[in-house]
Amino acid sequence: MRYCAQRYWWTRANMKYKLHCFAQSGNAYKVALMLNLCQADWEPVFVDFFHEKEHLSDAFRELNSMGEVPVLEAGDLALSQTGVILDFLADAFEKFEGASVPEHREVMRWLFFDNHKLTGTVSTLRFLRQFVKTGETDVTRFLHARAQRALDVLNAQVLESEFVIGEKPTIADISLCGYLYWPDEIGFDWADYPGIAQWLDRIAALDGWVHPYQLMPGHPLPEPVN
Ligand SMILES: N[C@@H](CCC(=O)N[C@@H](CS)C(=O)NCC(=O)O)C(=O)O
Repeated sequence: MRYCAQRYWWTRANMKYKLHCFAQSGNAYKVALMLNLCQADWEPVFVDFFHEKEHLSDAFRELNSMGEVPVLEAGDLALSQTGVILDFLADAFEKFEGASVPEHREVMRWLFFDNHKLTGTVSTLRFLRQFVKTGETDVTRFLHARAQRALDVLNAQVLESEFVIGEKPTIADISLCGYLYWPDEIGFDWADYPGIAQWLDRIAALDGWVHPYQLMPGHPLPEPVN
């Protein structure tokens, strides 16, 4: 039994991963960063999101019926939803998962907060400001105020400890930082959030950290997005 279990984990940690992604996707960055920090054997598969809208194609929907990037191919699995993928990889590599069941529960709590309140807001805000270039509208003002509240929560948390869950990084940090290395593109200044500024530096100091625009294909965009 023990041998089988070890072999099973060895296989997962040593398999070749394919990540369907593009450079501007902070969601894809969460997974790409995790793979890099785990020194996984992985390759990016470019999804032309902006011009071909490839994520809506039949071929892509075969991989993910939700039509969302990223998708991680791991053997015969095609995994989607970053929270699920990060949890899968933490388990496979036995890294960044939290040291106990209560810690893992806390990790999950922050993953849900990130998906709903932080990434859910800043990703849309950035899309409107940086790519669609709507200018300031009622929608951007609403999203900015929501993002501010989520960033305040995160800032307070990382002033208390080195990382989101205590003194060691977990997939909660990897998820929450997904869009935050683009402060100018989302429209925030980390000088107003000293906890976040220092926490992002701590993540960037981890072995294997690479900026999203260097880690995934598709930057810069060839032409403006309509
Ligand atoms: N909750 C999803 C969000 C994924 C997501 O929204 N991805 C964007 C690209 S960054 C996307 O594919 N959006 C397509 C759409 O909204 O139609 C996750 O965590 O994976």
